[in-house]
Amino acid sequence: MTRFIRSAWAGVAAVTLLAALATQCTPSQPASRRTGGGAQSDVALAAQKTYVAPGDLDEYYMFSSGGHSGQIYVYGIPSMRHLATIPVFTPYPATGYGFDDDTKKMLGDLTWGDAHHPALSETKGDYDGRWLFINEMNGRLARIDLRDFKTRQILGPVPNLHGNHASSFVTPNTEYAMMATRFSVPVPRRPIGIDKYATDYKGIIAGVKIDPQSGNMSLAWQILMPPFDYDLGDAGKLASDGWMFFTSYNSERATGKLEVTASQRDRDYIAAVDWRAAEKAIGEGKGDIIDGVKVLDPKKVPGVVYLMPCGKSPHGVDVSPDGKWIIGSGKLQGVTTAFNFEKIQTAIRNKDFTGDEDGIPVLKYESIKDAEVAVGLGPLHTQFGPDGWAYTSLFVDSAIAKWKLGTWEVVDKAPMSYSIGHLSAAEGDTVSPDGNYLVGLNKLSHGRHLSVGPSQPESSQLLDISEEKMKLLYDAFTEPEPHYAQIIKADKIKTIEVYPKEENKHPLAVWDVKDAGVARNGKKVTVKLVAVRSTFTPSSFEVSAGDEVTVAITNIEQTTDELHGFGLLDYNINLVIDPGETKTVTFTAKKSGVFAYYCTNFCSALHQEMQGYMIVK
Ligand code: K7E
Ligand code: CUA
Repeated sequence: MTRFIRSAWAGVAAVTLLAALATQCTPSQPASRRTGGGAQSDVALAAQKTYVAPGDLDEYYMFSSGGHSGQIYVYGIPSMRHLATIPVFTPYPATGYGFDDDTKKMLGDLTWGDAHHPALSETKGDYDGRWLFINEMNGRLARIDLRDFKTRQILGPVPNLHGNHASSFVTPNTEYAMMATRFSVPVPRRPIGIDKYATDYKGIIAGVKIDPQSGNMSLAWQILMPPFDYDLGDAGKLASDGWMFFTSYNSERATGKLEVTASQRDRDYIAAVDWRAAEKAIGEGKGDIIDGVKVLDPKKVPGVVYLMPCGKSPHGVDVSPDGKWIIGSGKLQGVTTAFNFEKIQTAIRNKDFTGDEDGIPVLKYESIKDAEVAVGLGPLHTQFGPDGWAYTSLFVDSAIAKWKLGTWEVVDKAPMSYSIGHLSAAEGDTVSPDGNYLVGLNKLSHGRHLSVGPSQPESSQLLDISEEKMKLLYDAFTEPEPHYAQIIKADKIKTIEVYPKEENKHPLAVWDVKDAGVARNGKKVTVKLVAVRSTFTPSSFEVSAGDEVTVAITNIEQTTDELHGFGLLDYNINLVIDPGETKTVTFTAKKSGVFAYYCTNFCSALHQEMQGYMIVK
């Protein structure tokens, strides 16, 4: 833990300061409110545990989904400082994302996305710090490179699948990321009346292949499923390696007010997919091509998918670190069910089925479950610690339950403010969870922060889970809308500080001001610009109205943190170019006149002088 150097001095200072603050509270803000009900010594202890002194670094990164902001927020743990925003599905002027040619093309027509589940790449079931994947409801999946924290690929929208929620969970060696339909639709897509929902609408489960060297994602296969709403997923690991699990609700195949119509049956299902069998079947040509995708129909290809009955309207499904148990629960229940993977395999071998749904065998609940654990009301998601500890979020109880795999005893509960959804433990869904920290990602905050009007800031709560009892340490502001997050040891991520000149293969890169300038080819104009402290070369260029202009800017700095921006007024153009990077933007010079461009990113004492003019004749 060399990166986490905490000076003893700073710790003592924080304790003294916080103890002083706690005694100074005005009656309108009693100490109990500040401490979440704890005593002063607890406050001091919590302060010390979260205090990362100036110049010191956090122990973990947390990657938190930004929901319908379409972004990922990066936090340091235990400070809970917001370190960075990674724009993924939404333009972000701060980094120029969505303004240059490459990122604009990656976003396509969609400048909005609803991101839910980040998934760090894994090697042998442990986070390896290479890539981060995240799903989005408009049928897309993105890959972020953790060398530079930038979105490098967006796959989709993929055909057939609508509302990609049960995603992006990866398999233990990042062979696949998962995708599944939340909203069943006719497959192939065509307008069919809602009265035909139960028979003519279909769900889709998909495997996205990930190239082990480049991380490149490609859609490998889909499985045609009954029209349920597929909700969450997780990959099997160790004992259950080779399998994927997806929860689903609305096994009633109902439409209308699902709140009522989809809650008739006592049980819904978890779909268990043998992804190696799916891979094999596709290899043997058993898929039908629908809208360009190889789709397996379980009626024609048995042995690929099974249904496990589960408490009604389940949400999360989580595989234990050893892969032996699959934890899933109905979200209105007071218990969560631990399914035994070995028993699932035995039931499949013995054909211990109670029936089928569109040709998919339904396993017998009693034969595959090990325990119903009385965690409390509204269980949603489960994360893990070392030594068999499990932590389940309880939406209705607004709490986290700590319990033990195998003995099934519930040993502790921590209240959350308020209405927790997901939770994330340090490396808490790998084969070797760390314990130490747990973050509750709350859906509502009920006045945990200063009021800013009707939209109350959401909160994430950091808990210390290193001891027997969970302890609340910190409340952090969270951008809407929090869903899942993952926490990785900081030293697993190896970032670069500049893009090395030798690696810049951009065809329009210029590294010498002598090579900068304007080239014309008919109505197409290419402007090669060099940006270096504190000048653009050229500092002015001329084009004609109606020209298609490509401006390529190379930031030739090789110095850490020396970014330059390129803001072109009135043309809605805003790029940020990192040291060693080349970016292009292409536009039609529609408006004639004189337009200034300038560096938007503070770079030197003469940053203000870093400017130029585009003259459109
Ligand atoms: Cu993963 Cu918020 Cu999309 Cu649960 S969801 S709470
Ligand atoms: Cu370059 Cu500011």
